[in-house]
Amino acid sequence: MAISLMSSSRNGIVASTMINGTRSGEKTVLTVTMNPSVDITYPLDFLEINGVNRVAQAIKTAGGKGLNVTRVLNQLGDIVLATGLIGGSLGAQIKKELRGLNIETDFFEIAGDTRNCIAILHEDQQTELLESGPTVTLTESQAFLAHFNMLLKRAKLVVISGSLPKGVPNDYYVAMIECCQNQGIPVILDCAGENLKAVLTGNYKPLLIKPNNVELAEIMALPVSKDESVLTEWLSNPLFRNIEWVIVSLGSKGALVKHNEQMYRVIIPKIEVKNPVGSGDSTIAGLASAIIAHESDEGILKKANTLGMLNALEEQTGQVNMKNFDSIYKEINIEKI
Ligand code: TA6
Repeated sequence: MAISLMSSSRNGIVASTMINGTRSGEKTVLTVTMNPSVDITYPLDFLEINGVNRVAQAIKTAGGKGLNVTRVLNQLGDIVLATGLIGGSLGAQIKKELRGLNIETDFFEIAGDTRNCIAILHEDQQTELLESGPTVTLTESQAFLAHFNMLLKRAKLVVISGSLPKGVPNDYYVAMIECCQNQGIPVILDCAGENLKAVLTGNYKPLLIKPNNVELAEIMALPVSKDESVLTEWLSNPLFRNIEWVIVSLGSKGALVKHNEQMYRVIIPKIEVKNPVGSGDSTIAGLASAIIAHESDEGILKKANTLGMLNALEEQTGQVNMKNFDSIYKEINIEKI
């Protein structure tokens, strides 16, 4: 039995005793990763296309967006339970890593093999190779829904992140949100493409979505834009009507945010980026953490963007160094539009 004590701070870390990753009786943030992966990061000075590249130090971590969110929530001291579909030797590797971090998991085992996703960091750029992952059978996806419903009893907030694996219907997240709504549990959803479109046109809505400007343009079927007035106009589309929070990430340009009828501009400082992969997931962890702590809009947006930036300062995907939290936090400005 692992026991650890946490100290109190503004960063949302609360004093409590933790036993095997959970505090008895307390509700948890339930993270869902339907298509996890063992993420591999290859740092290279230079990527030789059509040549041989030798990697001095490969970094391998439990990944897929939801597991990055999970790791950062755990670093913040929030109670988190990770679920999703998992299989094969990479699935076992993920479970082992999370166990080592004292993170509670309750995955649903499938016959297919969990995938790898590769990020090559080279010449201030990142090139990602994302395997599509296993094909999931209808029986498996239906059984997972029952498993998920059972876990909801313990949840105060659900965070669903990333792509759906092959074989799972595009509107599967709508069914998951319906389950949450039936139990009065809010959902943060971070997905793109057809999976997001199905939710935007479906009957059950999440509390929060976080498309980037490219994903938003795809939804609108319009050319990509970072123009504030263009994005504001897009967010007034009825597609976003019953979603309380829409956070449009703009990379180094910060974010544009709609919270109900209020629009915000998030201005972030310039930083020396080491690895931006997983920054969106760390931002989601910050949103979840601040929302369950009932922080103000400004507090929610500052915490989320601070964590996204802290991730970019680290080489490892989905990892933050909380020592730098305060210095970044005070450099972030939230303006009402
Ligand atoms: O956000 C980065 C990342 O989370 C990587 O960890 C990688 O596993 C990938 O995204 C997965 O994204 P997907 O949308 O395919 O689930």
